[in-house]
Amino acid sequence: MSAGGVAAFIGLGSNLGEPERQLSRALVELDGLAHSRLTGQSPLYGSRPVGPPAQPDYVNAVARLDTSLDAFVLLDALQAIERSHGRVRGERWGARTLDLDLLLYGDRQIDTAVLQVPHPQLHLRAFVLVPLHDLAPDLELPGLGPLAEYLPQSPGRDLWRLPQRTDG
Ligand code: A4P
Ligand code: MG
Repeated sequence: MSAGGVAAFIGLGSNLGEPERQLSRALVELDGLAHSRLTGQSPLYGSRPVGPPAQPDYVNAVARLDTSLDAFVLLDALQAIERSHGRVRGERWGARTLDLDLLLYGDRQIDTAVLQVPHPQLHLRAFVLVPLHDLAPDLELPGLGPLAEYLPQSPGRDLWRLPQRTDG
């Protein structure tokens, strides 16, 4: 990454349309964003849905992107990637082909109608906290404190590591 880049963390989630493929495509697309480079990706996790229960299990992961895009421009780019995966906005917290959440943008705190960073649910969700910790165990959450303090004691039943893909 060129000088002036910010470390942004992106949460990826999918529970429709071959979720693992949605995520691996999305990682390639994140790496392809202008003024940005993918510098880390967590293992893939399976997770039980948070929200309406009548939906398939999710696949979740977290990616680190070094970027010099402005946070709002990055959010637009994430939404464009979601749309290119056929994402149709429906029920809140309902099933989706691809969800990309801007979890963290350096040490910035942003609170506007269209963008809140850190993501407001970040510290409450095992499917975000655990893969984020895999990537950055010593992370400080702006306004919240050390990530490690929010890690669930026993994510077991609701979150599980998926076997690593070997077919690229
Ligand atoms: N928005 C504000 N801040 C952000 C941010 N930091 N990152 C706004 C991304 N978007 C942000 O999001 C609604 C609006 O949030 C956007 O237009 C943007 O301006 P959305 O993606 O259209 O709607 P949504 O995803 O249905 O709602 P929401 O509240 O973002 O849901 P979440 O938090 O994304 O949760 N269960 C499991 N196991 N795994 C999951 O991945 N995901 C969800 C969705 C629910 N349950 C899940 C999972
Ligand atoms: Mg979302």
